[in-house]
Amino acid sequence: MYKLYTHNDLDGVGCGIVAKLAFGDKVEVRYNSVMGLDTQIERLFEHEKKVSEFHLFITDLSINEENTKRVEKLYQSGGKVNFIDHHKTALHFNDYRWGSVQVEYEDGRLTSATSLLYEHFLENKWIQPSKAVDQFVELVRQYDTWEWDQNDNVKAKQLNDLFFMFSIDEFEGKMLDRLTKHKEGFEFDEFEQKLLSMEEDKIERYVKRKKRETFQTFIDDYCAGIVHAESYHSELGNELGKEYPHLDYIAILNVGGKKISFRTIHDHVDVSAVAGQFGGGGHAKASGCSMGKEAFELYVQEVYPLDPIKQDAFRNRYNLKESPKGSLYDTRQGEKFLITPVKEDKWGIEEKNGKIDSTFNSFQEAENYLKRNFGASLSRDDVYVQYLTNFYLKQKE
Ligand SMILES: [Mn+2]
Repeated sequence: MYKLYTHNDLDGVGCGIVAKLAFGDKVEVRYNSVMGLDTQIERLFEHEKKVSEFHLFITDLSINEENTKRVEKLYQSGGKVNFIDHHKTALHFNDYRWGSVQVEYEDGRLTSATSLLYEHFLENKWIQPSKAVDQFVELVRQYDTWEWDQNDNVKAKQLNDLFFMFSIDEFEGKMLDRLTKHKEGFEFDEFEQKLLSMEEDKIERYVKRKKRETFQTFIDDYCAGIVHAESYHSELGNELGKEYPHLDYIAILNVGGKKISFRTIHDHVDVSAVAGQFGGGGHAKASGCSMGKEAFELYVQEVYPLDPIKQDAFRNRYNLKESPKGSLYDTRQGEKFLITPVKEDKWGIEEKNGKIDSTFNSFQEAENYLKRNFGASLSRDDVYVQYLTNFYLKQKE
């Protein structure tokens, strides 16, 4: 008999699916939240005699000190245990004979719990490899490591979308059925494809609306984008990050759940450190914390009176970015700025009272400066035409 304790996200459930493919009904799988695992493991050890009767696997989640001691004791007395994970924060489990934590492969690709468990089973010849399972495991790995985003592997993201549309039991059942029946390759069925395209449309509309509800403010040294949203955090983090590249990171607030998610698309920001200030954690590009009093004041209370970010005009024919004649920006208060090229690939900014003192190495840098410090956005064509008319009239005076 086998027992697997694993995470309740796609990577964790991927482990469950791989285990059931390998051991069929000889394995009992428990899906746990980050917070829930230790209680479950503790409960398991309450019946300590039975623990030595099966092979215990723990994947994709860490256990606390007490449970580590329990597992070590079990291992020392001849029990079979494997702890398999890919999180940096779990590397100390490699000090134990039963721990195996690997963050990346030799070629630099990041690992996932599902890919590590699958490879462990393959080495032990506990699972029959197939092209379909290879592909499924790779999709899970690409999603979990966010590699799909760089590779534009939409299928990996769709697998995760599907995961959230079904209950874990349903998803697991569907995948097991498919992977045992169709070994030649992993595909979505027609019904799933329809669901996915409907979901895509829905997310697109949701993100579009949230772009208009994003606020910005400086918190410590970072210019943060702030938005209230209960769902689609990954999509929002990504899309808002790309829409507003002048923001260092995006904070997604769920006041009801008293939680904040942090996302960034930039390499110069580590959002796990941002979350860490409020007792949370995570990865450099995605992290989270609970919303305590201090975080509530900073991210909700102080931002509430502000207007949302003024979006760039998007139907312009004349006032375009990186125009050699200059690109006009304005603020909600009517302040105007013109970004113009100055010599040797440098860009400068003109304002009413003359030039802003610094020059910029790229148009984007100049725009970032305006957006971060003044909340300016690309003016509409009619504002631009009026600006040029005034300029022309002034010259004639
Ligand atoms: Mn994982």
